[in-house]
Amino acid sequence: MGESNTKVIVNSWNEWDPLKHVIVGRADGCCIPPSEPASDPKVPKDSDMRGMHGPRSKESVDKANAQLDYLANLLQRQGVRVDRPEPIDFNQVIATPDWQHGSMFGCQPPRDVILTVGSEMLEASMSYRSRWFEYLCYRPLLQHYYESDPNMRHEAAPKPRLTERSYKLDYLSEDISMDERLDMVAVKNFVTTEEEPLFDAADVLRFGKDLVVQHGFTTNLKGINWLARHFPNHRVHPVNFPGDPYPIHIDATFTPLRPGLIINNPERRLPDDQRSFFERNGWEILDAARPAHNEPPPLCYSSVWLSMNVLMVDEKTCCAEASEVHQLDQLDRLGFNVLPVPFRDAYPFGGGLHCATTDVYREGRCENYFLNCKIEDRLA
Ligand code: DAV
Repeated sequence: MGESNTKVIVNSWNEWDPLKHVIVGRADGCCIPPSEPASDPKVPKDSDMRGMHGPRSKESVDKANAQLDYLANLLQRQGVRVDRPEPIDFNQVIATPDWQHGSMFGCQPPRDVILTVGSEMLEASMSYRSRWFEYLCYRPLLQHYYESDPNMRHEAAPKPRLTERSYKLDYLSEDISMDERLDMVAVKNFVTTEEEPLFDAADVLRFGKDLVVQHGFTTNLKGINWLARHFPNHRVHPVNFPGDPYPIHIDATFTPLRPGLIINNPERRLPDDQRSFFERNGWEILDAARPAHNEPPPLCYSSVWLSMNVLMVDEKTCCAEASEVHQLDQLDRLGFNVLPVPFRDAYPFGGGLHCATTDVYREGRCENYFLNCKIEDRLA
């Protein structure tokens, strides 16, 4: 650590301040992992991914990488510094003393794994066995930031055991109908148990002093409570979205675009009692535009709602998927300068433009955007 170097490398408090430095994922070596208790219930019965596993084809990796590189270049042209993770051999058996699993996943969606809050980059616990070691791909970057920036905090959540006790095995039945699934999520009955804290970083949205965290398949209440204790100067708000049969990650469901404005997936509306917290603080929640596609691309875990998985370059400038004509139009009408990015070939590798990135540096400080916040709005 050079004493002369007091440069701030890591700083990001929200989803919309001017972006100056970001990590963009890579598709290299990505695998479809064998099934496991956490992933099974989110692969629909009729999905082309049922029973599939192994490395993805070279052709699909090359196409995804071309779009990831396009995004990286476009951001660089906007004055954003771009770093990339270091893939490891994902197609190998991994094990802890508790379990063994046939392969890893990849290092495409950095947003799932690393949560940046202020000067801190936190490695999420994760909730899939196949993603237990994914942080290793980001370690070279995080170590470098840590060594260059004396105020950077490199943190890691407790690694979960992920034994069978962390999952509801009866959740796996193929006989559960879609209506039954929707009833289950409406009463917050999810595949993960409360055995230990679990969270994926992509279940967290940053609004300055407030962190909004989705309770669902990949993040449990103990995970949300762990985040609240870990960030004692923040208010942490658990939210859930009853219309989503497979609630993993908040960023195709609820997307803040700038202070005061959020788009919400109209099939997964925030319940009224949770909505009132935003509205009484002057935030408008609009229905997001419909996706332009009826189906996700082949071998994709995510839904068509990656249409709303946009990346804000600043509070006026937004990267959105190039074929999502309705979403592009809505953003345009809301007054944003929209940068279209072709990205559907990258979707199967773990998500859209927000997923594919994680913030290192945005200008700005920790602001309080919710002045009308009651004590009961803060998770104990
Ligand atoms: O709608 O499938 C995808 C979120 C990916 N980070 C969905 C959620």
